Formats: sequence, C-alpha cells, structure tokens
Amino acid sequence: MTTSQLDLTVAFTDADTEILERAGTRLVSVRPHHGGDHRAWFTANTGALRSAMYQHAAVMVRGSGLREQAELAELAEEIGGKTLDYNERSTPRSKVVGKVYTSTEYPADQSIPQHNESAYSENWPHNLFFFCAQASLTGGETPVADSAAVLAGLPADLVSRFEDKGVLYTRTYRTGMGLSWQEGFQTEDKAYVDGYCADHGIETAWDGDVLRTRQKRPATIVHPVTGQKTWYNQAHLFNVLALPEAVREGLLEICGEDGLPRNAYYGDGTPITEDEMSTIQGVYAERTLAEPWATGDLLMIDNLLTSHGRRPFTGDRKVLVSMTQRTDRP
Ligand SMILES: O=C(O)CCC(=O)C(=O)O
Repeated sequence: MTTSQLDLTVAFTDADTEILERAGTRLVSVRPHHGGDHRAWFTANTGALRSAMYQHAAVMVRGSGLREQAELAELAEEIGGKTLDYNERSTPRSKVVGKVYTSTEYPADQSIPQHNESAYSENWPHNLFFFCAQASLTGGETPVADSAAVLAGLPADLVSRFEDKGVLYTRTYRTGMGLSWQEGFQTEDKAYVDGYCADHGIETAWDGDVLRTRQKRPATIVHPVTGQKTWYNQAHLFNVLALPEAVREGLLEICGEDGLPRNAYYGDGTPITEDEMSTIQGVYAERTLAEPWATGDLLMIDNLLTSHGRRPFTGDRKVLVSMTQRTDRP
C-alpha cells in the first residue's frame, strides 16, 4: 500500500486528510477538527464527501463524533439521500433503530467476501454508511476494493462471457438453513412475496413453506453519475464454491444442488468453474485495502464503485449500517 496526497485533500475543510492506495483502490482517511460540533463539520463537508466517493474512494471519517445510533441515519440521509430498509435480504441483520441496522451477523472467525451490497437484487443502495460503535480487539476490518479496478483486472474473455450471459442467482429459503422466506422478504404473507417477485423479475416455486427463487441480473453496471463501468455482482459470493469444502459437501448432501440456500451460475445456467472462481477471488484479493477500525469511525462508500467485506475478529465488535438511495436515481 502507498500513501499519497492527491488533489482531493484540498476539498475538505478543518481536517487532516490522507489517501491510502492499493492497486487502484483508494481510501480517503479524514480526521475532522470539528471542535465538538461534528454535525456542522459534516454539513460544511457534504460536497467534499460526495465528491470523494465519486472518485472511487471509500471515505473513512476518523473520530466522527457520532453519539446516538439514530444519528447515523440522519447523517446518511444528509449526505447520501433517502435511507432504505434492508429488503430482499441475503444475510441476517437486526434493525437497531429506524433505518439503522447491524452489519451482517456472521461468525467472528470467518471472513465475508468482498461484495457490492444487494447486487443480486433490483433494489440496491447507492451509498453505504458503516459506523463503528465498538471496535473489535483484533481484526474485524471492513476491507474495500474498487469495482472498476476489479473489472479492469479480470481477463477480458471472462468479463465478456459474464456480460453476455449475466448472472443467475438461485436461492432456497427455508427455516433452519440460511434465511427463511419470512426473514428474506420481511413478511409473513406469501402473496406479498409472490407480488414482490413478479414485480422484480424473480421466478418463484413454493413447496409448502420452502421457497425456491431464480433471478437473472447483469454482471456489470454503469454508474449513473460518473459513467464508469464496474464489476457489480455477487456471483463469487453466492456460488457454492465460495464455501469451505467440508461445509459445501455437507450442504450438497443435505439439500442437493437445487436446494442450496444460495448459488450462482452464468445467466444461461452454465456453471461457473473453480478456475473462474479463483480468478475472481484473486483479483479481489490483489485490490483489497483493509484499515483497522477505531470506535467512533464512520466509513462511507459508493456501493456501485466500491465493494466491501469483513475480516475475522476477536473480542466484541459492533458495526452499524445505514443504506441510501439517490433520490434522482434513473
Ligand atoms: O461488518 C462489516 O464490517 C461489514 C459486513 C458486511 O459485509 C455487510 O454488512 O454487508
């Protein structure tokens, strides 16, 4: 990783700014001198924060001054636009207050692979605001990787196959393994699920209380403001090959391929090979930048331009998230 002072630094007022870079991924670390009035600092720097995110940078505001959990959604709304509920879920998260959620609740000794939030859905957020309410003892970073740099790093033939075919996401919702449909869609009403799926291009098949879905989505996206094309999908995360071998084999034995909680293929149903998976995982690994959290830090990212994940950790850790959608979304 290298450190540099780019033009971006001049954009922030009353702050020390450092830009960290690794293989096309940038993280702007900003330490505000807000003199106790952190909200005034955020208001004065809203334009700079937005512009930094558009320049493919994740922005880490050190010592943000946030005190109340609800403040996270207020700030997110001020900077990013309308705050969103976490719908069409793929991971467990708990609502803390209003549009503030815990980040994905996942075993502490495991990593969460890089991903663009909800890229498997039509309802993805533009911006993510992660707040560290309690830093872990060790590890627990939220790594970021630039999604245009990831696209540029992938072999052209793999990208063109994915762009031609898209990504097919398959899911089986059942109680006790992965998410139930009630948790995934936040309802007790099957008719609501059918309506939502019909409106969002998701095929459904019910078997009692077990729901299987299939949805095809693009592998890349063009950012509506910057015009940049990025690698924007969760094929490498949904694919069963992402799981440790023992877990994968156990799941396949119990559920069969058709009943896996989640899996991903090329859009025409062709399998994604082990080689292709390791190519994608390798490109992410080369471009990932992970900085330690301190309690009180706030990480902001443009979800179309920057992926995020989570490293294993020890000790208590509490990271909250609010997600927003630009109100002028095309
Ligand atoms: O806990 C974190 O740092 C991020 C977890 C995550 O990947 C998510 O909530 O989408």
